[in-house]
Amino acid sequence: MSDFDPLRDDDYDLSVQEAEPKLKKPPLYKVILLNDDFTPMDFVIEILMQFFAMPQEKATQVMLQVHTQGVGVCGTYSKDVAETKVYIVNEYSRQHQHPLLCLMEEL
Ligand code: TYC
Repeated sequence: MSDFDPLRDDDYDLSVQEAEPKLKKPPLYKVILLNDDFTPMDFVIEILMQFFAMPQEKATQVMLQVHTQGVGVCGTYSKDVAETKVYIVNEYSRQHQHPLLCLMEEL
């Protein structure tokens, strides 16, 4: 009788390749402020302290960075948190009739 048994898998003819890991880290977003000629400096400092939890000194530095360089980073967040910060800041500025603009940018 022959040794061949189709129900016995000896694995000799199989090569097994590991799957690539499918999970990527979710992207992060910078929330940024743009400079303009009308929004008062104190209002920008207030925003940075209130919505980005900066101490007054840090908020003043970031405001001056935006004022002199045209743009500055308020913080880095997940997509949902960045979207919420942008919405809250723009809405708060609009309610106070200031043209301050807050945006987000993928890192
Ligand atoms: N440039 C404004 C002024 O001179 C101050 C300012 C700073 C405005 C930062 C916007 O994101 C800003 N009053």
